Amino acid sequence: MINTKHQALAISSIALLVTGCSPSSDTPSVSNINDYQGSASITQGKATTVESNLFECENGRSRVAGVGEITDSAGKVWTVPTENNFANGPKAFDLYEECSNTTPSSLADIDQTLVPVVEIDPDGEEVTGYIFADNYFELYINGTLVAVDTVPFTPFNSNLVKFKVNKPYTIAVKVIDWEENLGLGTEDNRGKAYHAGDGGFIASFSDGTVTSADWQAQTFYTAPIYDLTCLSEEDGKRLSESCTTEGTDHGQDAYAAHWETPSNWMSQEFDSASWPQASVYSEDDIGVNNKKAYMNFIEKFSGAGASFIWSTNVVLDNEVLLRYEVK
Ligand SMILES: [Ca+2]
Ligand SMILES: [Ca+2]
Ligand SMILES: [Ca+2]
Repeated sequence: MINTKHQALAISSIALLVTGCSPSSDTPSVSNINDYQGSASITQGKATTVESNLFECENGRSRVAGVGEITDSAGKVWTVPTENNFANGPKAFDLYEECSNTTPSSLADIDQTLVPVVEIDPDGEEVTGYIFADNYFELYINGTLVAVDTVPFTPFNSNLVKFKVNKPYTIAVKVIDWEENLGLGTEDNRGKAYHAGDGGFIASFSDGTVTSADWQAQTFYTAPIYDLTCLSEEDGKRLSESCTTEGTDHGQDAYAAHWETPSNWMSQEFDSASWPQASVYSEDDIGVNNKKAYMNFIEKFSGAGASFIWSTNVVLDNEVLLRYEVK
């Protein structure tokens, strides 16, 4: 064993001398930025922090939810994980939120009459929504920002919303898989300094609407990318299925792919015909069986027929826009 290990180290050291790369398989191979031919704007490395932390947890622990900026080779500045309305948007009602000591064991413990009703149409039907996002959501109905998540990163939480609207109406949701290493799409987790976290979004509404593959999901920020040749595009899909999702201790030079968000993406009139259908993920994929914010209300999530959705890559796609028309 010892001899084999020494031999392996010797071979790795030769490889290091030849290629200039670190010997470990833990180290990403970084391709040249000129290799990339797709429609995204590419940045490399860590963003500059412009907001050190959007959220302080009063009770318990939370990951630092910062916001950064990074400039691409064309001089365009990108906000990471993305521009958001957490600071000033209307906060959703808490279903389960440890930082505010809102920890009911079931829906029966919640007084749902306290949930404020947002009027889209004064004569519309009142709809109640139950939402769990990994990690953050902003909900628009017919282009109006109805509610933003109350916790941007962690701990995992869930929310209630109410609105009055006439059918047909358009649900548009910005979802963010938040990141600790701004611009790099990673967090210190699972024993790795640059672990690629995952996303996930599930919701049901009292009018029978549930998240499903019938929703549309387009990605606008993908990271970390260590080899730009793994990115591809097909039928409107911004694909990264052949990109590694392995955590590393050396992710500081990772690339990120950014696409510009259309200014009216949340409006009822926006033409999302080119957007792909949402990809569906299981509860096991998202890893919710230890999360009370989800499990205590599971009858309003998978129990109501809703599925976890995201874009095609629930690990690497960190900003995703969702749309669905309720007929
Ligand atoms: Ca959240
Ligand atoms: Ca991620
Ligand atoms: Ca996450």
